[in-house]
Amino acid sequence: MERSLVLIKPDAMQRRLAGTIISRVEGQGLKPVALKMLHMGKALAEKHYAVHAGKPFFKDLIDYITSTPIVAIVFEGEGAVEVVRKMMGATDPAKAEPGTIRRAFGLDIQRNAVHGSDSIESAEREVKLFFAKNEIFDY
Ligand code: IDP
Ligand code: MG
Repeated sequence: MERSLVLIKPDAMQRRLAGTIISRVEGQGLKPVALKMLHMGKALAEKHYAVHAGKPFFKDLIDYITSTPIVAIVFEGEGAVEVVRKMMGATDPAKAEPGTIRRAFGLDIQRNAVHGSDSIESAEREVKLFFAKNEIFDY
């Protein structure tokens, strides 16, 4: 079954939005099969966002994503990647469609509340960065 890695980012954690965001995704029928709270270190952050290394916003992004603990969730379901990306909306909350998570809760292009894998291949790579096999449940 298809999976997506979702992160509740620091700006959402600070505003006590983790439950609200998780609830929205569950409400679309996706099933949480792994979930943890962690404080990402620089090494994990740089691996997770490796595709952006060298971009002008990279250092700020690493500082931001490591600034508070976050919640990481693996959601499973048919078309999980696309379902989550649609629910999140555009990277910049100001450009995200009404009704999306980023439009509702994002603050700016960096502090946009949530991460969701952008492809099935990214999801497989990202899930492995955050979870061991025995932390992912089948139910
Ligand atoms: P995505 O999260 O919608 O897939 P990406 O382009 O993959 O967006 O960027 C990863 C993250 O980096 C974004 O979610 C956001 O937090 C941050 N980011 C992206 N573009 C910018 C920018 O132009 N300025 C500051 N931060 C950015
Ligand atoms: Mg991306």
